[in-house]
Amino acid sequence: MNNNYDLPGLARRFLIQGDFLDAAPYGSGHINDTFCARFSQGGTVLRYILQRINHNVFRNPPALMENLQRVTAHLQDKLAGASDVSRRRLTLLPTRQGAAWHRDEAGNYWRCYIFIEKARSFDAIKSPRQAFEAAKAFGRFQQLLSDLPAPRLHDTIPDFHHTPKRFARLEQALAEDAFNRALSARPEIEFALRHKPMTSLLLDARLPERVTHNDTKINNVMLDDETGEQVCVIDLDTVMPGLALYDFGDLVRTATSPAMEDERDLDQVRMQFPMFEALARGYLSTASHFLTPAERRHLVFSGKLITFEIGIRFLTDFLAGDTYFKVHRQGHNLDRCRTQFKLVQSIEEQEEPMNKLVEAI
Ligand code: ADP
Ligand code: GN1
Ligand code: MG
Repeated sequence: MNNNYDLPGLARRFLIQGDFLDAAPYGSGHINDTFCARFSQGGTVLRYILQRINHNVFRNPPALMENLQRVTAHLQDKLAGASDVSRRRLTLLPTRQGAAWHRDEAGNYWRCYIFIEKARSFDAIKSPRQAFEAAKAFGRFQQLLSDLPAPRLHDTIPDFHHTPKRFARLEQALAEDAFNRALSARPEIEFALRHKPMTSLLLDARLPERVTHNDTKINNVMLDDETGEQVCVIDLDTVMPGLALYDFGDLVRTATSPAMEDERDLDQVRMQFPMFEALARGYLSTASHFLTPAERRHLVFSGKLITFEIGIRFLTDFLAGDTYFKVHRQGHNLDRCRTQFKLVQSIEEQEEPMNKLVEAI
């Protein structure tokens, strides 16, 4: 991450009372540059999230911020009166001029959120309870946004979960092999090519379009430090029209394996049935009344597909020279691809009992 930003100056652009103390990189997201800024307000230290939007990934930040303002305002309305409401949805802090974001001299877009205290997000799942809570949070998130007034939200990244188009991009990167890396990824490329036929199955199922989160990895939900209950869904940049199953699928991808996404010991990577059961029960506890039978039937498949999809995105980025996801070591994207494909395999081995379980809930 470029740390040469004038963080004190940037933080002061936003409507924050008190004296700036410090700001430091925060979290482990792959896309934006996130900082935690601390201010002293009459002796009390308060924290804020200051974030640079990655405009190489999100090509139209004003449209993204318009989505974000509509979504956070709607959540605020829907949650009015709920207990502990200020921690239950993201709150944008405006700039001193009243805008939702600040554009710096270099053309970067910055925004600021109130820090959600006494809660945290996890990079890897630790217990079925956490899986249940995370899935419940995302089901509830979809439910709360099901009556978002028109117009349709902007597509902040067009075709974000269009798996066949993702596959076409992999084929292109493979044909170009601009960094001569294909040789070192032979087994992964073969795995990807073998699985091509499944890429269109979810789109072919003609499922209803909804407002969905689209990036429901486990570290995009915050759980309460004391009770372990779900508190807030975060990282709303990809909230846009999508399929409910993109969200459930990404939960299966990130919350059923005990290993980190970039684990090199593939023996650690596996689909743990009790975690899947907790996810299915948690998600259905908030989403079952709006899901159609066809959506329910594809729950397990969505886990396999989204895991495969993110796997081919990591592989594509590896072949194309690591320009999209932040990398911290050589071969990082290939390591990530390997964990995804291992997980796909593990899901395939357990698909039948997984489907039986969903039918029984
Ligand atoms: P990215 O798109 O790069 O993943 P996120 O919006 O997910 O960025 O933020 C990165 C991390 O910062 C999150 O995983 C979470 O730990 C932390 N974070 C983000 N927003 C907040 C918030 N409002 N309060 C507390 N922590 C937050
Ligand atoms: C990115 O922003 P973050 O780290 O929550 C990516 C997701 C991937 C994920 C893989 C906008 O999510 O699509 O599934 O990495 N976000 C974007 O870990 O591309
Ligand atoms: Mg994130």
